[in-house]
Amino acid sequence: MGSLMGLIGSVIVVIAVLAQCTAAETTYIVGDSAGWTVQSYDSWLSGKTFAVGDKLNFTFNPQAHDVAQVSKTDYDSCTNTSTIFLGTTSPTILTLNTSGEHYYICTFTGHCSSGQKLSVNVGSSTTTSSPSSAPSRAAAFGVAGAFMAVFTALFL
Ligand SMILES: [Cu+2]
Repeated sequence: MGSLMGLIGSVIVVIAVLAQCTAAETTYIVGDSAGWTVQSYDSWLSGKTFAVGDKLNFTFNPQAHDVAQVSKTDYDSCTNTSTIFLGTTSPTILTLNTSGEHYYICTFTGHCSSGQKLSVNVGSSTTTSSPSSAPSRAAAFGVAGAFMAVFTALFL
């Protein structure tokens, strides 16, 4: 029984490693050559998709800007009462560790309200540009599920 548990554990670890390997991490230079400054990031965002594991490189003049990860409420109102992370050195490189919406602003007076704010929607899949990976991973988890079902049937 112990060895079967070990086998199941190994299978799950291998699947997890394979899933990680399919992720091609991308580092995005926020604003490209303009960097992180007082401007709109709407056009920079258009057409980009973000996945868990991708990185955002905020390059800026630390005398004039910083980058704070904040809540949606703070993002919308350009306040920073909920600062999750504050980067004051350049470049600040942040890894998108979770899926969902991530919000960034500059906390220098007036900058956020003048457009220096960024919201990034991180997809739950690590390979949003490669639809073929989703079914294969689902199949992999199906295999893990089958193992667990067999284990349950035999020993419980
Ligand atoms: Cu600023």
